[in-house]
Amino acid sequence: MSNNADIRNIVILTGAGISAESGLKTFRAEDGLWEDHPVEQVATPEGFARDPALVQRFYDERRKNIRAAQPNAAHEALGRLDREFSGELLIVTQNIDDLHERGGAGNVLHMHGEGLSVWCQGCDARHRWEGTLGDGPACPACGEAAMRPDIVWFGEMPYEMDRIFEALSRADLFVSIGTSGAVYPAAGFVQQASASGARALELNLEESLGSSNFDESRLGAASELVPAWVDEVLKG
Ligand code: BJW
Repeated sequence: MSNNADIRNIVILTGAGISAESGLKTFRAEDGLWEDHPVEQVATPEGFARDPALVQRFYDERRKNIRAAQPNAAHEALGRLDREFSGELLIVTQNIDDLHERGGAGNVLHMHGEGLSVWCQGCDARHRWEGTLGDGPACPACGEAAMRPDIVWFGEMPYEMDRIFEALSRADLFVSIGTSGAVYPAAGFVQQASASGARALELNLEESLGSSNFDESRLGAASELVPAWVDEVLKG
């Protein structure tokens, strides 16, 4: 991007690729999460209704992996951008890990939920949760054993859509990092931002399904591309 000095308002969308170098599997790679666990089994409300124990085990394992993972250079670079950029910055992540926050970013929306949060179907309370759900623990608020992962599955409404659409409508730069562009509504954000006049930049290991919608695509590992891009923006 040639005109970094003019950028006042950035919206960043991240996906599983930004956490891949922290050891967390992506979804659609050959050895990805969907390889052993078909999406309709573990990422739909119907799959959960059919076999809750299997889904709880899947997310119990994910929770354990999230806690063991550490932020990588890409998360840390975005943390630095959050601290040092003088304009507005919003990070919208599809990821359920907390690596953006642990990498130092403050303004983060988890549109597909959070791995370390659980949602009680009995009383609607949400709780931070680092342990397991497979053993049917009681909700700390109502005592019922009715807690599910606080995750947005297919067919469910992602979180914070109003705030996201509002931010996209004001952005002058939209940056997509480490996402395949296979899942909506996130895959459509680039078109919404562009229609409102934002430039669009993609940073991804390989071409995504939506690459042709971006003004510029840079291909490579997030741990290299993101720090280099953050340096460019902060230099103006
Ligand atoms: C690297 C790298 C490295 C690797 N460096 N890069 C319009 C058309 C058709 C269908 C629909 C539509 N609108 C809605 C739908 C239905 C559906 C949908 O999208 N279906 C598709 C299959 C077509 N969407 C929904 O149901 C959503 N809800 C909804 O739409 O509600 C109604 C609504 C309407 C209008 C407005 C608003 C709402 C809900 C979607 C829920 C998605 N949930 C999941 C699972 C939960 C989270 C979890 O368990 O962790 O979220 S699915 C899964 O995919 C997960 C991810 O967040 C999401 C995206 O995946 P992501 O992050 O892109 O990962 P990958 O693996 O696909 O890609 C990784 C990329 O990284 C690759 O490109 C690699 O190359 C790259 N990479 N290493 C840089 N080191």
